[in-house]
Amino acid sequence: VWTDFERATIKDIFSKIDCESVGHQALARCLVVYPWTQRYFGNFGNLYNAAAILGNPKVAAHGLTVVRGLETAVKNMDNIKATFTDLSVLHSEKLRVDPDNFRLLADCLTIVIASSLGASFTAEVQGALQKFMAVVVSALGKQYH
Ligand code: ZNH
Repeated sequence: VWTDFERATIKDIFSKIDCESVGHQALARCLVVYPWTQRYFGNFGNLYNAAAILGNPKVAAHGLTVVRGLETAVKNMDNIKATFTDLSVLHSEKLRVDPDNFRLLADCLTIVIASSLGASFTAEVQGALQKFMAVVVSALGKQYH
């Protein structure tokens, strides 16, 4: 259940951020900070070091795909679990992504959004975003068994 403040804040964040840049930077950070996440992107080519990861156009493109996925969740805030059922099945059964990694990418997204919003990223705004990310992470992990 979302408060009016949380709803308004989440919508506001996603209307303000540059989705392409946030997605690119967050996925690149995840691949640098948690290098074992690179194993899922074997077809992405050069992920040799931080500069190569940031300069890899497939990382940029996939980062945007992830943020577009989050935007779908924003549009369906009361129904995130159902909205992500297929995506959860995909990550579990086809991609076989360890669900612990969802939390790690969510943290990288939070950090990049924080630095992009600057002073307007108050503690209350962080609280709303963390709650949203926790619901997304839980929804993505739902179809694992
Ligand atoms: Zn993921 C894919 C989202 C996390 C890995 N993804 C994907 C997509 C989306 C997403 C939307 C597309 C799908 C289709 O196509 O249908 N993710 C997402 C989100 C998140 C995620 C929202 C959180 C936040 N992922 C993740 C992680 C990982 C991953 C953490 C690892 C580490 N994904 C992935 C892969 C893929 C995907 C590998 C596939 C790619 C390609 O293109 O191949």
